[in-house]
Amino acid sequence: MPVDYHFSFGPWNIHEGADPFGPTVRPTVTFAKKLKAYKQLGFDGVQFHDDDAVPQVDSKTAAQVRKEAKAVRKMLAGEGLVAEFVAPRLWEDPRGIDGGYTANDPKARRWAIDRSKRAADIARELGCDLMVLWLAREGTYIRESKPAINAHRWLLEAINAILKHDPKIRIAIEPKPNEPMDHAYIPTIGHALALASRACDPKRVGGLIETAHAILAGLDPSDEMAFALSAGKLWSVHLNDQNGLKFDQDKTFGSANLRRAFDQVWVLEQGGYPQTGAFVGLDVKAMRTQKAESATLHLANSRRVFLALLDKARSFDMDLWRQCIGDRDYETLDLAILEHLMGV
Ligand code: XUL
Ligand code: MN
Repeated sequence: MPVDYHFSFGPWNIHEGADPFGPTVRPTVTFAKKLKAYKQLGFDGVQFHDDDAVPQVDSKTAAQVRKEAKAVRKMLAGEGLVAEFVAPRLWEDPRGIDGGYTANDPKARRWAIDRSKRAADIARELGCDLMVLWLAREGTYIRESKPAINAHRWLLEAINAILKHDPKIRIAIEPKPNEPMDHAYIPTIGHALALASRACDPKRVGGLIETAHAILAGLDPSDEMAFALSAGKLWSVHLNDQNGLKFDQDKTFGSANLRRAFDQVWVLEQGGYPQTGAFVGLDVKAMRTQKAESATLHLANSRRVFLALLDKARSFDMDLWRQCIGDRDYETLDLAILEHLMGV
């Protein structure tokens, strides 16, 4: 019997609809209400930024932070949910204006590491051992504005400091090539795993691959996942979709390119992803036009598309696949995949 997948998303995936050109269009949904929605939508795992779990985390003592995180764990348990990961949100604080770990200001770099240690404390209290680093402002608007060689060394120092702070924590780097920066450091999973290999404890550093981010880097998300899977380093995914090289769209999984979505499900299946126990995260956003009462459909729909494509991946005629590969007849394989997806 194939192992089942389990699904997660973050509270930010139910949002008010603001974009860079317009204000919010939907009322705020409270954290408690969002938690209630998880199971109804078919999800078991909650992804957190540190301040999703403990608001104003910087203004609280370490003891207070741990106490509040403990209370959140109780709330999760009450809903039958578990925490998947905690990500330090360094990109909204004024101290992180020029990046955290790679800021030119050493005080900002120290703050970023301290805050990340607090995020690790929160993860521990929430009962999870995974930290995600999306390196939002760790990059530049103009190349000359940071000493890039040092900046990469500072990134490694920050990762080592977090690993040393918590001997159990694992770090999954979520690469993204741009936005908000013109160019971000560590734009691909190749960069992430190269950095991981140089960490003080390489086996505790891996990756999270987001569909849209790989596409923005001009790469195929399923091959990026395959690269991480081949090293046993795919510790989470952010499935969504992206219609070409534009702003990070976080569209419903499969909504721009169904075959590309199929390929991601296929590679997760072939890589034994569910057996690793990792979650399938859906980092999707509702369209701004969506009315408040149906602004969670993008989550349920993404999961539904994933499961439909899983069915397609599991029901594809693998004898035909072997025959096509053996004959080097990729034209026949191409049509077989298309017809399988079209149901003809
Ligand atoms: C940014 C992004 C974030 C991270 C979590 O593009 O994907 O949602 O996944 O902070
Ligand atoms: Mn993401």
